[in-house]
Amino acid sequence: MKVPSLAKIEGVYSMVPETADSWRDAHGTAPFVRGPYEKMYQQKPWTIRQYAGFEGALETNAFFKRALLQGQTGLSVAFDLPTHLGFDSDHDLAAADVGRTGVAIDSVEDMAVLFDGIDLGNVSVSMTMNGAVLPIMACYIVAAEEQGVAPDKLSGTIQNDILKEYIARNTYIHSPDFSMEVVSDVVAYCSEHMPRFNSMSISGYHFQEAGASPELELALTMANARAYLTHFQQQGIDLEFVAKRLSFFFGLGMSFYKEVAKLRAARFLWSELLDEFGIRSESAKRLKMHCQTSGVSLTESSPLNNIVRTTIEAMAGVFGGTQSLHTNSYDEAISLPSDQASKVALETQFILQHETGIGDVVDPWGGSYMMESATQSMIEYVRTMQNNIEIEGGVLALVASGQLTAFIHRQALQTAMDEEALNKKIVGKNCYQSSSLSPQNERVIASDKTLLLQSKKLALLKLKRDDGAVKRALQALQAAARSKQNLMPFTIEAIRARVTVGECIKALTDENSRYLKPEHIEPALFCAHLDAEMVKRYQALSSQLGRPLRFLVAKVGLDGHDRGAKVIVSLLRDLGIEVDYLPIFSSLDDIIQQDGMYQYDGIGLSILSGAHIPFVTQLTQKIRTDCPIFIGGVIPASDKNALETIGVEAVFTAKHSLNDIAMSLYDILVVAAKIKVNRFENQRIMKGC
Ligand code: MLC
Ligand code: 5AD
Repeated sequence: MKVPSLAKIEGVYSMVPETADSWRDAHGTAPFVRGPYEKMYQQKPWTIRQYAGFEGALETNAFFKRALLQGQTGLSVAFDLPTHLGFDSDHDLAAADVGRTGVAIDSVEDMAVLFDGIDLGNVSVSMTMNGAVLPIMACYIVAAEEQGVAPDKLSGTIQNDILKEYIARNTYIHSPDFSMEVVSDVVAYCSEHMPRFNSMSISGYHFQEAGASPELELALTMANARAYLTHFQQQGIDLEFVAKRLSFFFGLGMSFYKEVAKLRAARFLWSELLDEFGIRSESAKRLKMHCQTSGVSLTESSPLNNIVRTTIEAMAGVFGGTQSLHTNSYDEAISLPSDQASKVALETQFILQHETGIGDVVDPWGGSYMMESATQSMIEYVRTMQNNIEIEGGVLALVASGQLTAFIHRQALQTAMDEEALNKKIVGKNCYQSSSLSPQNERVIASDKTLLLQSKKLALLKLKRDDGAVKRALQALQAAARSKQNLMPFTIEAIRARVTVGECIKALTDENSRYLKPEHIEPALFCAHLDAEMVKRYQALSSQLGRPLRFLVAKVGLDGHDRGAKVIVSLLRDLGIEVDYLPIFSSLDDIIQQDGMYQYDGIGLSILSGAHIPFVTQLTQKIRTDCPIFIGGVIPASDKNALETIGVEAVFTAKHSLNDIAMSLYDILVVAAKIKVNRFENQRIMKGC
């Protein structure tokens, strides 16, 4: 399938394209190109909603309360990876990841602590949860109920967008078919019991983070929106009502004009899509969105420059008319946001709202020849892409075959090549590099302490709850899954009985087993951009060995960020190395077993969740001592020495270019491989051949 190309935004525009008349329509009326509301921020400023979560509920609760006191206007919960994947903190597979990339929530008791002293009838709360959406949504409803707030009083958003998990974000649990049933159960439940709650946040953000251009991000998001509407219609859900509470989530990268155009085009396309489905409600056609500035655009070197990048990206969100905004912290390429960096990110939004006046004008780019042309190009790109997707069998078919993931990976490879060739310049990364270090005060996550505490709390919960009630609730949930009833009420009952998040998911995976998506890695043509001498040296090394070099790249643990790992696989293959790839959710035992069969010349681990020390410590204890280990990911400088002491040969982070990586790897591989050549030669001599 072909991905269309977008008209370039450059040069002089002397007229608005004839096809683009929607800009003449008033803001606040369909098709809403100029904004969902008539007066926009003059009537209500966008919600300042910073995504946050770390360690246990107590720590995150304190962080939320501080942010609200400082003037944040909405909450947004980041859950840790075990919670996302439906493992309680005391599960074997969870140990390394508890409380690292978000807060650990094992039961309603944790959820109650998370919102202790925060009136859920008053603050709108977003929860980024997809895989384990049923028990987490149930924990939220029951925690509110125990706070005295009924479901119909709750306002907020549940992400509940599983399709993009298979395409890019990777925290899915079940097969796509069963997951789509779960999505519609949540949507149907919310529409009946929680009229103020947005039952889905159809997300493009993660596509851009995984490598997609803004236009591909928009096209895939709208394609998913169409797939959900079709699915809900097939389930007999009343779209007229439900569509009012489907909201959107977009990324904001550094392509400033494109980003503004993307948000304007999104509103047009949603309104058009609902017309196509015969929906009449004006309020449903009003696309409402949250935006987050880009994590992937931030650099590890000179991190204070990231404040500038985030501000520019946030401005595109405001010019584009977002309803809610997260501004990233300047240290995100290094660790989870530190207190200081979180404060700067929050205050960036205060400055935009109170000092600049940029929110005083509704759709300030409306009528600009350039912006209207760009908006129209976006719309046409999405329509063409939609058409191509339909010809290939629709989103669900392409999700199952992994093709949509492959499109994004191809664009990620192109970006990596453009950066290497300096066609895309990143200040401090591939140009204007300086050795000056900015002040750093990284957040250190007390994961071991959190794991211990969560395990104790789980043991206590299991002691004091009514085992009979737990058993009955789990049996009822399983029976409901078998008979295809809406699972929300059964999960709520189970959560009331103090069933844990992990136990609910286990009951469901016993019926619909855990799923692993197919993996396909695109070939790249990196060599043209790499140092020619080095490429020759790799070839010479293989000839000397009498065989190609063999390498294993692995994603261990529950971390689903695989953009970097896949780029490295493509790079190494292009250097003539035979590379095996162990995809997301691999275990250390998988690595040992695989190495036992192939005796790799090197093993590279990719870890972005912060769990590098425990994983590498365990691996080096188990693997043969002559196998060079490399690691790549989000790794604070302060951990580099510790990793090298444990036995890692080299640590690669966002600041390393592909050339840097290839050169360092060569130096290490040559030493290791020569030892092998010598050993082989010695054996031949000893055998007398
Ligand atoms: C707002 N309102 C107006 C108005 N502005 N009315 C008239 N004129 C205006 N100018 C009204 C709205 O209609 C609504 O009323 C109420 O005010 C609240 O405004 P809103 O626009 O709905 O804002 P909000 O409540 O903040 O909701 C924004 C949203 C929602 C619709 C986009 O879905 C949301 O908050 N999403 C956040 C998602 C998020 O944070 N995701 C994080 C992902 S991080 P009424 O009556 O309609 O309620 C992630 C990273 C990772 O995913 O881990 O990978
Ligand atoms: N707290 C704050 N921000 C987070 N992000 C991810 N996890 C957290 C967290 N626990 C941000 C990063 C990342 C994006 C997906 O969300 O910016 O790029």
